[in-house]
Amino acid sequence: MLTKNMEAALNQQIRVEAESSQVYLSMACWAEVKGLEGIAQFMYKHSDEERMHMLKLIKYVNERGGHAHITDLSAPETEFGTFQKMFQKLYDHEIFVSKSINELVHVSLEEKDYATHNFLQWYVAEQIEEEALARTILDKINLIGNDKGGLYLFDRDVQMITVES
Ligand code: OFO
Repeated sequence: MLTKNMEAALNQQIRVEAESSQVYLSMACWAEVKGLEGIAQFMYKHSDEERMHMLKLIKYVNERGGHAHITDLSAPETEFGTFQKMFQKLYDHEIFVSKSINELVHVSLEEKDYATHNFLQWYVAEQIEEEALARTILDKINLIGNDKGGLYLFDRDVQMITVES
């Protein structure tokens, strides 16, 4: 059985994951209308992964005697300037999510909820992968610089990159 504090903190994370999904969906749309098909596919997939992160939390909360709340969400940005800036935003967003997961782990220890602590380790590992992936992509983008041929290859290859989840 979840404590009220734990339930509230998990519900907050459900919202964070839902908003993450919307952020990447918005990035997918931006890339798609710019003709960056590979980047768009990458972002659509990433958006689906965030929805899966959200659903995993929802199921957990409901199974442990809590009630997962589906709330309204903040609207994501719709313009991202350049694809370089967009991937920087993705990286910054994942850092924000990692902090949020760390806070959640902290609450689970305060509440002495070791089942939830154990459950959250999946998210801790996932964030290590997501941050590493975002950094790898930023490194590739730096290598390309303003080279058009490089962008063409990046757009073609980035859709093959996924986080195992
Ligand atoms: Fe991108 O890992 Fe969930 O939010």
